[in-house]
Order: sequence, then C-alpha cells, then structure tokens
Amino acid sequence: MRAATAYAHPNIALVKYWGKRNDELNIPATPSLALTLGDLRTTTHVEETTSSVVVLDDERVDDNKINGWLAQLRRQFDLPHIRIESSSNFPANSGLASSASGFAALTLATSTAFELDLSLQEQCDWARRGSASAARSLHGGFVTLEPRENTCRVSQILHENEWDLSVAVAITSDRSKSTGSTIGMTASRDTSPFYEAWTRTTIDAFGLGLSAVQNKDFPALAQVAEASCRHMHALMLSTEPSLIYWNAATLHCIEAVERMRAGGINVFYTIDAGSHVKAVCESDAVNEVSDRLRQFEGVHGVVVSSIGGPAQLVSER
Ligand code: 2P0
Repeated sequence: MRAATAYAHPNIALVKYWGKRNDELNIPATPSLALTLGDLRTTTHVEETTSSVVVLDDERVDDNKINGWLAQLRRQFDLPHIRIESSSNFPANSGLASSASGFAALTLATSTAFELDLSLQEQCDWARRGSASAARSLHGGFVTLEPRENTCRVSQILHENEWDLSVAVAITSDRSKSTGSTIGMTASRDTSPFYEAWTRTTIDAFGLGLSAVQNKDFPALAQVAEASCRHMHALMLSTEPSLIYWNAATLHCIEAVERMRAGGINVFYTIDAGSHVKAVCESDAVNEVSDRLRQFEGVHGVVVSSIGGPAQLVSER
C-alpha cells in the first residue's frame, strides 16, 4: 500500500494577496511576500484506499476545495482513491493560514507516496491550485509568490536562519472566521470601489517589501507590512456585504504594538482574514511583546513562533 506523511508550516503575508486574476487556475492578481511560522504546523498522512476519505483534526469532512483538488490530481496522474488524515497544532479556519500549511503538506505527501516526480516548482503549482498561499508554505523563511501567464513563480528570498525575527500571535477569538478567504476575496474584487487601487498599490508595496527583506531593514518592512495590512482590511470593509474580521481585542493589540514601537521596540503588526494579531519583532523582544499582548481583555492566549523552514517529509512506504 502506498502511503506518506509530511508536514508544513503556515505562513503569514507581509505584503498581502486578496483577489484573483484567474479563478479557474487560482492565480492571484498581485504578488505577495510572506514569512513561515516554524512553531505552527500541519501534519498530513495520505494512503491508497478503496474510497476517498478526508479527516481533518479527527473529524471526517466533506470539503469542496479538498475534494476538487483531489479529483483533479487523481485524473491527471491516474491515481487510486486516497485517504487523507491531517491535523494542526493550531486552530483551523480562523485566519492562521491552515489551508496554506494543509495544502502544502498534502501536496508533498501525495507526490511522494505516489512517486509523481514533481519538481519543487510543480509542487508549488499543485499546492497553489488548492490554496494560493499554500505555494509559499513549501519553502521556508521569507517567500514570494508572483503571478505569471498561467502559473505563479515562488521564490525564497531569505533562508529561515538569515534574519532573527519572531512572531507573537495574539489569539483574539475561538470562533471560525465568518467568511472564508476565497469567497471574501471574490466579493471584494466584484464589489469594492477600491479594488483597482488595491491591486495598483500592492504591486508597489511588493517592490518595497522585497528590498526591505533583502536589506533586512526592519523599519522599512514595518511600514510596508502595516500599510499592506490596513489597505487589505480597508478593501474588506468596502466590500458589499462588508467583511469585518476585526474585533475589539484586535484594535487593542494594534494600539499596543504602535505604543511598543514608539517606545523603541522593533515590532509591527499584521492581520489576515480573521481577528488574530501577529506581532512580528526582533527575537530578543518577543517575550516582552507577548507579555504585553496577553494582558488585554479578549486575548485568549499568545502563541510565539520563530521563522520556520520548508515543508518536510516525515515517512513514506
Ligand atoms: C495572504 N490571505 O496573502 C492573504 C492575506 C489571507 C489574508 O492568502 O482562495 O487561503 O485558497 O487562494 O490562499 C488566504 O487565502 O485563498 C490568503 P485561496 P487563500 O496570505
């Protein structure tokens, strides 16, 4: 029986992706830049079976995205039915990028178990078809995802050991997000009066973010990342019906990060499609940053992570 297990880390975008150029091929409208969260991980086991089954965090699910992805892969490579079992050491569907780590681990496990002989770029293509941000989670460190004609180019900009940053993730809700990313970003593209400005400014932000990472220029990266986050949430707010992912604790954490930075700590915030706040800082400040965030009402806990490496194979048969 063919089987394999792999894990991957989620990633958080510093220059964000929100909106597709091609829905069918799942190609983003703009480039994005992310870092990998090494202490969060999704582990996925796949094996040959007689009828395809998907089990996420011990619960059997009927997930359209995973089913569609699996059907495409099985057709393309003439594969048997596959059982997928996946679990994460962090909450799914809450803006912590579980679909990124999930599809990255799934792609690596499947391509290994069934000896698909895919290059890293081809693995990124398959992961991207499941969830565009998943292409970034096959790499470690700082990673870019750039749209091309019928595909995307994925590149590592800095290795995980090249810049000693950490992330304090303030968990500000125990609920799943109200609108999933795929539906939300399609609605933003179709209804927001600011969508054209979003894509235009994101292309500029990507260039600035890329050189900030290459030069390890923290203040420059802080400025670009916070602006990209606020612009994306402004786009979400201007979508019809409105996408409001923040809650009161989100705003308290933003204010706290701004105050810490004014007090001389190198820290900035970023927030994805959910209410949690990720505070990116120099590693020697991460204990102080997480202690400060933990004090607020509505913050359920703070998870600290260093920058992580690429997706890895755990075992194969
Ligand atoms: C990002 N997000 O760049 C942005 C910021 C969330 C907010 O990519 O439709 O799960 O599967 O390609 O990749 C989340 O969207 O969406 C995401 P699909 P995906 O990280």
